[in-house]
Amino acid sequence: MKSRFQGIRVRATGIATGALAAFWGASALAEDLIGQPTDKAIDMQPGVTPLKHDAIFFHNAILLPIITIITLFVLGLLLWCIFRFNKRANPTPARWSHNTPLEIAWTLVPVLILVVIAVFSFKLLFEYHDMPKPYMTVKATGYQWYWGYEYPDQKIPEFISNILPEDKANAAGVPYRLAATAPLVVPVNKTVQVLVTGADVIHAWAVPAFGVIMDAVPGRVNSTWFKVDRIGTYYGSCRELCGQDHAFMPIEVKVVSQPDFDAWVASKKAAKPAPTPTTNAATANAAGGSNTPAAAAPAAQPRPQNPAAPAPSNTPAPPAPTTN
Ligand SMILES: [Cu+2]
Repeated sequence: MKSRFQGIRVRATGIATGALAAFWGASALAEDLIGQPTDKAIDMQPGVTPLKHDAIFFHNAILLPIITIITLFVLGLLLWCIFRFNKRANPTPARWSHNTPLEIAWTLVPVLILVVIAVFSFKLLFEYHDMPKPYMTVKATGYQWYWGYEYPDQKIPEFISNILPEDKANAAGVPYRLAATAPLVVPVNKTVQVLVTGADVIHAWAVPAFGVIMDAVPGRVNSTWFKVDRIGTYYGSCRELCGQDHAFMPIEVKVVSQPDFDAWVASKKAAKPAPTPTTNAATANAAGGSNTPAAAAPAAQPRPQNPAAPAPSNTPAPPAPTTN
């Protein structure tokens, strides 16, 4: 019986969540920010890739109605039992047990529901897997605690994308902890393959507006892809607990027009190749060639909560200051 009650509790939570989602979703939809979280919003970030559009459809049009109907149905059954069959209303309980048609029904119906979910789920899964022929490939490497981006097709060596310090983020009017010193720049409406790996521990490269999340595992190259349908700046973050500055290694992707992308590539190639990134100074060199305001700012100063160098493993970490 215990598991039955646990199931009921989970479903009741589902009702509350569904109602809240419907309420907030309707009210927050109009003002949702694109590419970053919206304060007080509860639904998923608006999508800008086919994968995310379909993931939102799967969630909102398939899963949410099924969850809501099941939740209301179970709640109705529960209330019916509580009021119709309590000791006062039903002093002499029936003695029979087992009802074969009912048992077949409550076995088959959930199976059919799961089959329906599986059909749409696999469709989405295959879509993630079946990448169209990519226009270009970028390599994203997770470090403790920043990202490195490399463009093998454009022959752009790896540059470091660190967190933009709070004062600079505020000055530039960009969200702190989401903005980076040197964003990943990609062209709009082009399939971009992302090869994701980790240099030290497991990280994860995730951009919610793209519907993309991929583990960055040392010694292994994972692959994902996206095709963004509108120009803009999109933010993400590391999604695998990777150490003390896990929350300070944001992902910033600038999606630009093809001419802007070509110009950016040219400017990147004209810039002096960055030396092996071992200090914060490397960040400055790597970021120097970018034409974005964020990266055009001077070097990120050494920040105690996000040393840009892979620290020796047994170096005592400085305490992270409270930032909120
Ligand atoms: Cu990480």
